Amino acid sequence: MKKILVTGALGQIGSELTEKLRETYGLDNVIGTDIRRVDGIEDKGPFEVVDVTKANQLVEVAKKYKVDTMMHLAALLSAKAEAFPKVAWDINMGGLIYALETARELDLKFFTPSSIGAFGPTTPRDQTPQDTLQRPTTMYGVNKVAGELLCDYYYNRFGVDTRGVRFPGLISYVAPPGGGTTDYAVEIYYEAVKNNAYTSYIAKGTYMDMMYMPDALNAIVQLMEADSEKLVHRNAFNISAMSAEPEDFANAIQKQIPDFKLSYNVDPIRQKIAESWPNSIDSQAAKNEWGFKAEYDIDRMTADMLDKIRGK
Ligand code: AKB
Repeated sequence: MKKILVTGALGQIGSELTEKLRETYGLDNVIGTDIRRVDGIEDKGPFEVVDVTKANQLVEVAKKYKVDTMMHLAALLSAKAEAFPKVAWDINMGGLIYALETARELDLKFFTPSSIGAFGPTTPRDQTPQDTLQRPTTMYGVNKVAGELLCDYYYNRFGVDTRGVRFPGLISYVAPPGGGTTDYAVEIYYEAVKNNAYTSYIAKGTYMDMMYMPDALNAIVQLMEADSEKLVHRNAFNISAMSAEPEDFANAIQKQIPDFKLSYNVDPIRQKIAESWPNSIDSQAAKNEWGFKAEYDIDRMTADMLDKIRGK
């Protein structure tokens, strides 16, 4: 990777990934793109406004900067996609096919994330295997499974070097997530610092996989740098750092803020989505094929999250 184009560069993953890539590969070698711009964004490095659902916009920017790699992150998350299924299809699938076409035409290395949302209620719930039944019941899940298959197709049919992971809920203190089912695991930290209390929209006892953002960013770079010959799966590697439910976050927070209180006001829509996802996934294929390893468990992540939010 020498010159990298990132879509969704202002999003939860994109804003931190763009910064990390610029530190690693050089400021001018990472081109951020998003559907909107924010004041002063060009001061941090090259940036272009791109609507991924419009044919040609991506390919033109990729040609202009002569990129060799694309990291396609622009997408709607699960709860938003459930509220606006047609818009989700247009952005998540329309954007992906234009991004893959750009990679095919310009011979780019390609990364795009799938998600634990690619699994459904009939998938084995615990230690979900890498290769298993995938019949998701959400629009987001349908998009993610189709996206996994599409990336495999572009590799097998056209030789595009596509790679990807199934991300769990990602937790970070930099850019807020928007419209996800796992967002509660970010909100809980902000509310703990602000109010010593949080009301969870996800019910007690609902386990989902989670990961701290630094581990997620390392995983992306590591997978993209991995020897192509060693990759059996290429796309949609299961990766997770922890399987947790709201009480686990509360217990970890109480080690730092003893009077923290957790209560519940369950949102039936997001709860239904969460219940259709695994409790925990098996990351063994990612460990074997490219050495995936998460550094943060829930306690280490909690200490860092609270420190960083307090310092904001
Ligand atoms: C969401 O909740 O939609 C995302 C995801 C797990 O893909 N964080």
